[in-house]
Amino acid sequence: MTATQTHCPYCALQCGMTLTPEIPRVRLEPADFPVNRGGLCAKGFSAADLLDHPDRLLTPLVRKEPGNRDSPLREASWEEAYSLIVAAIGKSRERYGNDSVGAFGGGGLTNEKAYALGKFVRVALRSSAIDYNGRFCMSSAATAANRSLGVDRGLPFPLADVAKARTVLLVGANPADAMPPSMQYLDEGRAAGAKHIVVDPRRTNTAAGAYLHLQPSPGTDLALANGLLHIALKEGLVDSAFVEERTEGFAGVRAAVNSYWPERVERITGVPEAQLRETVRLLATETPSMILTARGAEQHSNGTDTAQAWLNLALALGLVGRPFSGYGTITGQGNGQGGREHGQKADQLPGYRRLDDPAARAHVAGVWGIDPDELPMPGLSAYEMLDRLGTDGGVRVLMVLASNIAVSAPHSNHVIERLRSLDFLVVSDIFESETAALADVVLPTAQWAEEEGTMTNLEGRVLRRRRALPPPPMVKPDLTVLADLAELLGRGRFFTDDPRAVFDELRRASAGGLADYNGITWERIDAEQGVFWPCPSEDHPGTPRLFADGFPRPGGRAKFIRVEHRDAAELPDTTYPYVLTTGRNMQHYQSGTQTRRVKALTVALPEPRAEIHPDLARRHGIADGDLVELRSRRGAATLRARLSDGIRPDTVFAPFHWPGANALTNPALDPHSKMPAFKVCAVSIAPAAPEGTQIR
Ligand SMILES: Nc1nc2c(c(=O)[nH]1)N[C@H]1C(S)=C(S)[C@@H](COP(=O)(O)OP(=O)(O)OC[C@H]3O[C@@H](n4cnc5c(=O)[nH]c(N)nc54)[C@H](O)[C@@H]3O)O[C@H]1N2
Ligand SMILES: Nc1nc2c(c(=O)[nH]1)N[C@H]1C(S)=C(S)[C@@H](COP(=O)(O)OP(=O)(O)OC[C@H]3O[C@@H](n4cnc5c(=O)[nH]c(N)nc54)[C@H](O)[C@@H]3O)O[C@H]1N2
Ligand code: SF4
Ligand SMILES: [Mo]
Repeated sequence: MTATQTHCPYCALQCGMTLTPEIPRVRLEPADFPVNRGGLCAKGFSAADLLDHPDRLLTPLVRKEPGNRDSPLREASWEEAYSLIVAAIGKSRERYGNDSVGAFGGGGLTNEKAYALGKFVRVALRSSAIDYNGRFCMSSAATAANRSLGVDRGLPFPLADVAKARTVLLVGANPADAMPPSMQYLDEGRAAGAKHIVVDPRRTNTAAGAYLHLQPSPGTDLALANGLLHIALKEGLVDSAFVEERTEGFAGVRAAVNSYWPERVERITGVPEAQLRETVRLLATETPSMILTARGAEQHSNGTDTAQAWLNLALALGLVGRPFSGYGTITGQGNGQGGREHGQKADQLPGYRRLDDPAARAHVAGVWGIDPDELPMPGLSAYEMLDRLGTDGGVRVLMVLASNIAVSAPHSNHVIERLRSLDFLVVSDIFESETAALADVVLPTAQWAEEEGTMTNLEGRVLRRRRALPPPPMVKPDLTVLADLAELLGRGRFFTDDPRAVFDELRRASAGGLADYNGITWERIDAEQGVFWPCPSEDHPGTPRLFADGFPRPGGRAKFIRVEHRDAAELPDTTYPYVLTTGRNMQHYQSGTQTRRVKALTVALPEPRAEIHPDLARRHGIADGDLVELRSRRGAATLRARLSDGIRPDTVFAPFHWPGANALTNPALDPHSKMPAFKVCAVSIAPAAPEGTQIR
């Protein structure tokens, strides 16, 4: 029995695990990897249940009546599925041009698949229409880091550094539920006397264990951060030497925060002045200290500016680039980091290069063996693309790999209507997700334990996903599908489905870019338990910590950017008097395609629960466990109520792991990153008839 060391299929922690072949299929055990150190959460522990799940897609599916997506799906051969796809692509390109065919990718794809998908769209389809679900995840924080620090690597230090910080401020982050094994580092720090401060409208499991819990109204974090910087300036806590020597642009920020006096910030956010003062004093004096943001701070129509406000604070206090200190954003999806580096973003080429940069185009075109002029220019961001599906100038034939947008995109009723209006939809998945159920052709894909590839975790550590067993006989990995389709489109010579060959090509394509993987090899990953990018050559040690010597910006300085509070795109009014915010439960993952099929997890949490304060519930005659109808300007959803005095009385929380939450959410986009406002919309609440969870 040979054991295979690999990593969890779910989140960006990428916990190490060991798979050993065993009847009926495989035994899964936690591994002593530097990130999880023997820990796994309930999702990771039960991940192998999906390998031989009875719902697993085992053959391609096509419609019984071609062209009629209301007719049932039936099993088909790969030849038949491919010929339908290629015919649809050909027809659309002929009638509407190359940009009428596009793809939507995912941050769960390996580096190789994300890279191959970006290349497939640009080289095989010759289209600009590609983006991915990372746009919905942390694109705002990535945009802020790029413009301010010159590079976006979620954590610019190893996760273990968190244990060494004396103060940690977690803004809109709930790692106790989202990444339970990461809590060992916070616990270790606390045991050594560290103080943790959590900023969250709910008293989450993370907040419950913290020294201080700030409970702002959703969507007001920017004012909070500016208010903290205002106090830091007034109390002489700013690190002037750091600001002077290592940054630029502070004068504008100083002028901006001048008007964020504590009483005003308390009025906007609801956070008492005493808590504001204590927070900033701890950050400035109980050092080393860190500011970490996650989706609660970032998924807003002002998400980039909000992340920037926290970055401004970290820079002003001189935290960035010092040991066990700094600013980081906690990456979410399994390959959320690598997935945003290698070209499945609308504006991007591998190595975190810009598609509109002539030097980048020349380099990547050289590696790909094409003329740079053949490369399209940047296309539309995720929601903008989805919003225009099936319209004049929009995408008419869409391929979706590794995302369940019918559940996870904002304003989902509209997105579903747009998906239905497509001429042709192809979905590659492990299961018949809600998005796959709308497709003309569904392609069955290999799972994590059945394929080789690399993943880049939340620390920027490049890891190997290793194959423990073969996929079922009729199931093809995404790399094979892309290479096969490229061949049928006459561009096969540019593609291979060998993961190692794709990785080696990715290394060359990334060489000299910000996310430089050139020196990373499978052998080094094996020997060093992962390698941190940038790693420009095989004799380079990799870069666990960024910014010690400078910032990859002109002049080497980090840049302050002036940002101002703006109200959320939608505020409560008399018809929709409460704020809905959305997020995660510990037991389920994302749109739920995978975890809603794991028995242990559905027993632990069978259905979505709307968290409501008892005072708010009482006002509407709602008891714990009652069905309630939430309604927004865009739709309605019926969920069971969970009363909790840990949430603000003006705020309701709903998880998005089931269809429902996104029927309500607002697709207002952040202008800089195109991040939707998942964390704030206005809703009404009323008791519902007891007929089960429904969406309308
Ligand atoms: N169990 C589980 N774990 C996961 C995932 C999963 O689906 N399930 N997904 C993975 C992925 S892709 C991601 S991106 C990460 C996400 O990890 P997190 O960002 O930690 O998760 P969320 O629940 O989306 O949001 C965190 C918190 O933000 C709070 N919040 C809401 N609005 C605001 C606000 O305006 N301001 C502030 N300060 N806080 C606010 C919410 O109450 C919530 O507790 O988790 C990863 N891990
Ligand atoms: N309301 C609200 N909505 C949100 C959020 C929120 O906080 N609130 N968070 C947003 C965030 S942070 C994220 S990351 C998105 C995530 O939302 P989605 O993009 O929908 O993410 P998943 O549910 O992980 O979807 C991945 C799909 O791909 C399949 N899959 C897994 N691995 C592979 C593979 O290798 N190949 C292929 N072809 N398929 C695979 C899975 O079975 C699953 O159906 O949701 C966003 N939506
Ligand atoms: S924390 Fe994330 S990577 Fe670790 S076991 Fe859980 S889901 Fe998997
Ligand atoms: Mo995410």
